[in-house]
Amino acid sequence: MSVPGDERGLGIVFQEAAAISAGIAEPRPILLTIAGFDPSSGAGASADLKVFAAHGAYGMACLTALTVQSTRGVRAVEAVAPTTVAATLAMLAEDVSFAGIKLGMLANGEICRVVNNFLEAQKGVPVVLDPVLRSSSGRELLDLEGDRVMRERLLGRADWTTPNLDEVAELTGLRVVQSGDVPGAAAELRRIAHEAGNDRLNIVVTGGHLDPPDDYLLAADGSSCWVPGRRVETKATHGTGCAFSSALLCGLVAGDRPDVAVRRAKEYVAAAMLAAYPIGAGNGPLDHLYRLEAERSETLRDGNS
Ligand code: PXL
Repeated sequence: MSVPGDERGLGIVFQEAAAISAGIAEPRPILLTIAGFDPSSGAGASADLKVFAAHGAYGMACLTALTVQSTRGVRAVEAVAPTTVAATLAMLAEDVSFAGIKLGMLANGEICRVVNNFLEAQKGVPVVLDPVLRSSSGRELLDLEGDRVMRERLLGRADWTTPNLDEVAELTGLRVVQSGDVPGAAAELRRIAHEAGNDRLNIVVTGGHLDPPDDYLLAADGSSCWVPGRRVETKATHGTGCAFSSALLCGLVAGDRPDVAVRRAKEYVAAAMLAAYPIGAGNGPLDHLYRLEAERSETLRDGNS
């Protein structure tokens, strides 16, 4: 295996690192993911950290649960103690300021409440809520109480939420199976957020299971549009929702307009699916770092010329 940079010799790599540390590089936004751990790193916090890195941000993570899983599915879930989640969040926040926060798997009601309390002290920091309820293999990733706290509290605080069809159906109690069902479900989710005191929520219903796989954006100002997607034939579909919501946060923090941020996040996920290489026997991960591959090939090409 060769490491990027090897072919140019370590001297050059160290020179580059020294130039960066001398202050030539721009400061990076610090993003926080509050999410579960998937040891196969296709989904969850470790996947989010790759997405943040791929977008030039520095990622931090507060774990809410350990899952026992591979690309073949989730076998078990063990939630982190809510006091540990609270202590982790407090310690990080004493040390740094976050440019944005992404919420993924929150496991249970108590952790949802801890996260909600933490967010109360994070006024003005953009929050993207990926309402992770269940794994694609059907395992519950948020308990019933968590479901309630998410609807009554977290939807009241988030700036964005990115449910897929099943998630928007579960959150609203509506049937959502085809594209015609989506605008009504998004409007109902908006009403639920209003009831929780939030009139700033932007909603993207991700349509990876629709044909064509278009997303529906209902923006905070009430405007709406479909964002077209392209079907990618691949087994690398594990963690697409996590990657989308993290990439969306990166775009928003970089100052993208809402519709542009959605389009770019969707393009990033499609490209990472296209670039994926086979990992495991089940649904494999995306190549979150595909841009690094492109850079590496360029370096190889330059080195050879
Ligand atoms: O893809 C949703 C998801 C999010 N976070 C964790 C997961 C999963 C799905 O399995 O394990 C930790």
